[in-house]
Amino acid sequence: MAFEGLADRLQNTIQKIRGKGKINEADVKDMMREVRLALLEADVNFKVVKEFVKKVSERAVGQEVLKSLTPGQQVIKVVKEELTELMGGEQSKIAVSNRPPTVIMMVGLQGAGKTTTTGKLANLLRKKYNRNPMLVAADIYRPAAIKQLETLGKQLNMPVFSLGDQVSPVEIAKQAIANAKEDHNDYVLIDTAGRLHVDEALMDELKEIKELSKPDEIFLVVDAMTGQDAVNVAKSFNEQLGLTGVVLTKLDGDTRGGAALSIRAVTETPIKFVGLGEKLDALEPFHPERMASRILGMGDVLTLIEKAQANVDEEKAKEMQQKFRNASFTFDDFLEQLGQVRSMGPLDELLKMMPGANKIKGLNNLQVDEKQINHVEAIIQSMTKDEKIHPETINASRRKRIAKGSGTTVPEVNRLLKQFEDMKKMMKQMTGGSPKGKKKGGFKLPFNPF
Ligand SMILES: Nc1nc2c(ncn2[C@@H]2O[C@H](COP(=O)(O)OP(=O)(O)O)[C@@H](O)[C@H]2O)c(=O)[nH]1
Ligand SMILES: [Mg+2]
Repeated sequence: MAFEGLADRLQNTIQKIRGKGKINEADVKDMMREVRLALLEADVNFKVVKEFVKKVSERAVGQEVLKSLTPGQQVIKVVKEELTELMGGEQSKIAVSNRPPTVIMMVGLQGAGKTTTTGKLANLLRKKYNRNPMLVAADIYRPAAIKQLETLGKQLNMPVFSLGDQVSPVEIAKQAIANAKEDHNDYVLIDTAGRLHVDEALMDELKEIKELSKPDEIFLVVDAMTGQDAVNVAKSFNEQLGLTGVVLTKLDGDTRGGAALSIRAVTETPIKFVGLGEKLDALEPFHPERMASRILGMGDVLTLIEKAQANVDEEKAKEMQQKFRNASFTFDDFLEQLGQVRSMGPLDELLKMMPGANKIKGLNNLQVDEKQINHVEAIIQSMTKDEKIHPETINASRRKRIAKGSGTTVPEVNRLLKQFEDMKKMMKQMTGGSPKGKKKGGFKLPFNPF
């Protein structure tokens, strides 16, 4: 995950100041020295660091006094606000043309992730925004690139417009747009060619495509792992083409986060999406404030909730809630919940979005023990139908049998049974206890049993 080192250092710094009832200029200075180092170490552009530190220092010293916060908390608030501002402040949304199709040009260096991101973006546009995109293969220099996009199109079951590699990219773009109009595709995503370095021939070709296709968006796709190089690439593409947005890929492998923190300030171009993996669903809209929260260890509860909502069937959730209320929640339901939590993504990634998560020892370095969850599933699967509904009937000899059947141990079985019992008690309290309980809508998230 991105920002690990930075998050750690900033959080340690913040920890020192958090509870302070009084803060003087020297405290702020000390803190800002550490913030500065943390940012530089994260490979944030040095001019950006300088500006950031200056702004925070000014505001932190001469700040407005809020009664509800301690001085330490107020400084943290300022850091968070400025961090958010640094990354663009508000979320920058994708354009929608009032004369469809909306045309988006994907540009960037070779290997940055243009083709993959074109597929991911199309997927997101359909899933999240209910759109009907068309993909355009305009990288004619590598025959494999056309194939790659066509494969993605097949996986997504979406149209890919291609004229092979003997027609100019400009002509391809032109015909693609005409085609999209006819077929009522409301978004056209043009996957263009990249080079190893920014070069004139490439820029000329991209400018020509731009002239002719009048794109609503020109997205630069850059590899976050290249750090300040990514920032320089963004700068020159922006000068030549006038970008409307940046998609930062491979943030899953970028532990420093320097590009994410500098790009907006250096190029004045907002980050619109971030790529977090190779799979087609590993693209997320970029939210500066949520990212700032994550960096400062305040968690990203909103993203967590959105993930949950995207994965949880509303009806099912209501049904579960009902079951909690009248205490008819069984181990079968528990298994189902477990499956839902799992479908949201790798558990360790989810846990990192919880507030204070990286204060949990080892979470940053260790994978959450998926094996343990497999054990839980195995134990439940080794119960009889009746035992799943009436766990109170599971006596000592049955526990032994279940442990054996699931390849686990009796203490593990005991622990699960105890947890399940406790959980049911808690559920009952939280949901008001009876079917007539007044509390409503207590459960937005699927229950996380861990
Ligand atoms: N881990 C990770 N890999 C990515 C991401 N985006 C793209 N890639 C990988 O980067 C490589 C190059 O991607 P590609 O789309 O072909 O780049 P292009 O040359 O710019 O079109 C491929 O192996 C992709 O799977 C991402 O967000 N995370
Ligand atoms: Mg490509």
